[in-house]
Amino acid sequence: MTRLRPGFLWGAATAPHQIEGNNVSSDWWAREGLMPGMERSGDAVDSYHRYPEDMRLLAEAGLNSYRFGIEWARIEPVPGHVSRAELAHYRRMIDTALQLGLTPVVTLNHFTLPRWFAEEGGWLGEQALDRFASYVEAAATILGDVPWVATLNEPNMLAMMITAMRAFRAGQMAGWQSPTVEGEAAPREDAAAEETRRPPVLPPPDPEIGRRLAEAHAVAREIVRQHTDAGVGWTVANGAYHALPGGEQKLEELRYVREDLYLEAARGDDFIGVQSYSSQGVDADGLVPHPPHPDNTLVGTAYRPDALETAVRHTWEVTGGVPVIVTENGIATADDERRIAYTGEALRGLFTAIDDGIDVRGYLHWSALDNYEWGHWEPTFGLIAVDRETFERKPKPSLGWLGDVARRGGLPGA
Ligand code: IFM
Repeated sequence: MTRLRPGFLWGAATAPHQIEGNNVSSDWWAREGLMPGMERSGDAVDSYHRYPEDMRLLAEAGLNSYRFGIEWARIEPVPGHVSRAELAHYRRMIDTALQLGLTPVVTLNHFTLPRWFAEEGGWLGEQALDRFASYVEAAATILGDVPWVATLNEPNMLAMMITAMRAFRAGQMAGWQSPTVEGEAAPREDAAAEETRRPPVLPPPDPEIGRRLAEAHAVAREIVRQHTDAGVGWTVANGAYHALPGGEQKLEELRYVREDLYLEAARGDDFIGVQSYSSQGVDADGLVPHPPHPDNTLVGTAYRPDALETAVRHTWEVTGGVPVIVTENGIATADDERRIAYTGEALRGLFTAIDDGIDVRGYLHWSALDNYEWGHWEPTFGLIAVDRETFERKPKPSLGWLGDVARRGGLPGA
């Protein structure tokens, strides 16, 4: 059996906007009413009030960690006004996790922004770094004993969302297409090849945005290090891209803009969060969309549990050996047996990477709960189902299964 480090994190992950509900001061809340094709988050799954139950279910199943975020739009609903009550709310969440034996992994920003910050120009605004720094200063006051803090979630997907939003405003996109949902419209970068394939819906992330996010990360990292003992890092979406015949050169270019720029910015961090779901081939023209297939997940991606091992190895190589936490891995499916099969396969690959000497500190499954998938409710990633009328929680067999893996420190039969 693979030898895991003492204190290996076994847990599940969430993000505030996707589960809390009524995040009314955020840019996303405003956007949800405006963009065609986008469902509203609404009450989400009311985890803002029900987080003790959510955490208890994870702990009782056998998990020892919970990754959740704190919401800037609630903490600073207008510029310069820090809500002590909201900070106290998130501090209670940290305390609840600690009391239940769940090591908290806290994300400072998971895509959503205060509406005022977005109106000032968002991440590219003139005051963006100062504004973010002052939010992080306020947040750091409650993070003293949190062992792991992630500054920004998936800056590479965030850059893609910002780029997509610009395209929408410029009239180049008719409606919302989440970068986390491939659906009918996989991105395509090469204009000539578009004739024969599907149309381009999402432009690749603009590196200018990526560089600004890297600056924001560096600023936040210093503040968190000054005020806490937390290990600090950021979490990067990993596409486990691979070259198809003739695609070797294109793979290097495409992977730099989508991924490696962000991994390089993690050199010097205390950990790097790996977030992996599927993989995709690259030919000389760019990303090759998946054909529709009965095995595809509910977000249109291919069923590729092997992506996690590829993602971890690539991340380790590009960061130059920054310790890894798998901060997200999972599958959008309505079939929980399939979730178990996927996760077992992904963990087998992860253990092989650990056996080869890669320093992995934990595995956090996405997601604890079925939740709001950035404009869509249909894709279900959760270990726990939620009735959206009554908010009743129903743990799925996969939660018990992952809890057993955590207790055992390995897969059944390994
Ligand atoms: O739901 C998202 C999450 O917010 C960021 N990573 C990918 C998940 C699934 O698409």
